Amino acid sequence: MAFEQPLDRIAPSVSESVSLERERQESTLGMIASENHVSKAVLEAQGSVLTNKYAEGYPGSRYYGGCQHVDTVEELAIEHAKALFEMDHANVQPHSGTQANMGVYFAVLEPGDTILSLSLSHGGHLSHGHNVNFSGQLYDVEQYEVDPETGYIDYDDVAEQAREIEPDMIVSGSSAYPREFEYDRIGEIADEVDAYHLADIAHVTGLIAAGVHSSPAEHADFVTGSTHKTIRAGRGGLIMCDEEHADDVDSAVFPGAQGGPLMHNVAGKAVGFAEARTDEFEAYAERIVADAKRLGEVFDERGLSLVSGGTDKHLLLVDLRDSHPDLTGKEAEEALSDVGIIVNKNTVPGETRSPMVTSGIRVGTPALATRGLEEAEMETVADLIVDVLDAPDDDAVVDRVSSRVDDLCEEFPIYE
Ligand code: DSN
Repeated sequence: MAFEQPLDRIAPSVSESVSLERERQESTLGMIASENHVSKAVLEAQGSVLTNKYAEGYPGSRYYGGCQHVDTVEELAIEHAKALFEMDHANVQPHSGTQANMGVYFAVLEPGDTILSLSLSHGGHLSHGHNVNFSGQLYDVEQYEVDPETGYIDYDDVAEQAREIEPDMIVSGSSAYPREFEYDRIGEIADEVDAYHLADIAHVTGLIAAGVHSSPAEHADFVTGSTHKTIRAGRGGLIMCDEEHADDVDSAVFPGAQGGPLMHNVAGKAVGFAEARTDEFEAYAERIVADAKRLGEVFDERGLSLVSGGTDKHLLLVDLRDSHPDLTGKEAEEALSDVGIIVNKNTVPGETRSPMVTSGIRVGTPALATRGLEEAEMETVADLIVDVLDAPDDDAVVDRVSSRVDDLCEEFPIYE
């Protein structure tokens, strides 16, 4: 009976692609700042029979029978999230970070309300009001930028802008800003202009969970995040807030923006959040940042220009315009991919090229830190990256770097 046959019998192409993707992950150095490798336990939870279950509603109050076991799982995920981030209420049902932001906007904003957020080309995110995203289409969006000289956010400028604009919500958080956000400053500004403060911690969820970065909990009305970047809880999103907004957030997520929760992913969150409460995870989060800082130091020594001069977190934004004016971000991404180092092209502040070409690359350490690479190895990786950027068409360089990448991948396996 087909129902009982394994994947490779029923769908050989899918099975082969899964195997090839696993092999690709093992045999390359994944340095996309928003990607990571989850534990075998998270993989098992996500690949479980929980995918079969409808559970519209919330634990103890569902629209379907038979929810007793998924209730247990969701309650666990919620309790771990509340403990990790020290907030009163957690909703673990958003399918992604963007869905989490949608839940918050729907909870307290009306169409046409004003959001003030970091510009995408200065490190922000599509769901913070970009015009190709629902957030930019439903709301009136004003954006702050980084200081062109320093690459840092100037919070006095943000305050001045907020006084002029009088936004209904200010969003802190980013996808390519290499510095720690000053959530207390944004919280003060939001208080002054009577705006909500949404802290989108998607990229730094794991760093905050581990106490490596300070928490926005005291300074924000809402905290949103994704669950698969610096925290290793599988793909998904989450929202946290005080009790005051709990019902509005829950109603905005379901039935407002989503249907049935993906209970297999909620199970992944329950497992990944539990893992994040361990000393081992704290050491891991510290390694992510130490690795990124060392990578940045060697990049700097080798002449690369880094937005803001370095990093406080898990990513570096390399602006190629000074060091490699003839190399686009797209070409750099492709050249590095050819030697097994996977990064993404990224716009940089003051960008003149299209987002599909760009003048920069974003380089992250969460996945390499998961494999166990430490600062010493990051020195090697940094040198390999710059060697390729300096001579992308030199076959001898490409062969040497590819071979060294192979060695590192073998020395630091993911799942074996
Ligand atoms: N697309 C993600 C990133 O790469 O940063 C954010 O959603």
